[in-house]
Amino acid sequence: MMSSHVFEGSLVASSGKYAIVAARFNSNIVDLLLAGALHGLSRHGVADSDIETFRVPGSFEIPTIANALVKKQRYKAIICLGAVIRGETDHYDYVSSAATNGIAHLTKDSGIPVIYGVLTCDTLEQALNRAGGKSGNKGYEAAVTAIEMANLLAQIKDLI
Ligand code: INI
Repeated sequence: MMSSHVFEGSLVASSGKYAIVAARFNSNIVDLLLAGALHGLSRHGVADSDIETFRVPGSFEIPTIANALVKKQRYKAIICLGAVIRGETDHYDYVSSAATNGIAHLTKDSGIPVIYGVLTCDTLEQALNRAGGKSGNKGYEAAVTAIEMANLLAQIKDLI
């Protein structure tokens, strides 16, 4: 019997540049996500010279810069990192949904993976758990997801 063909992106990076867009707001958390993302890219074969990081004031600003980077057609994927913590803001819902919807819109329409590495948490403790604590490092996971998705999209582009 013929077996079906399953397409999956490899976790080993091929050559090409990766961009990271990282918020400075809650930088105690985001810097841990950024370190995780850099580690993840490096462990999966991306050269340091192929990583370009852009810092923005807060998560609300991430889609603006990610959109500008998409248009450059310079990157295999864009990794977005931020931390929105409910306890610290009245406009948690607005900031988190603007970042989430902006990134979701870009990743669907841009043709390259725009990876969602924005934590939306109720407390600082929850954010710390996801930034290298007991729930792992979501920045590292975002980096590996970027590589997998870039490789899967490359396979689809090569289909005839
Ligand atoms: N930005 C964040 O990334 N996380 C937050 O928790 C946050 N809070 O708490 O307000 C936050 N606000 C700033 C926002 O992203 C914009 O930088 C600001 O509103 C200017 O547009």
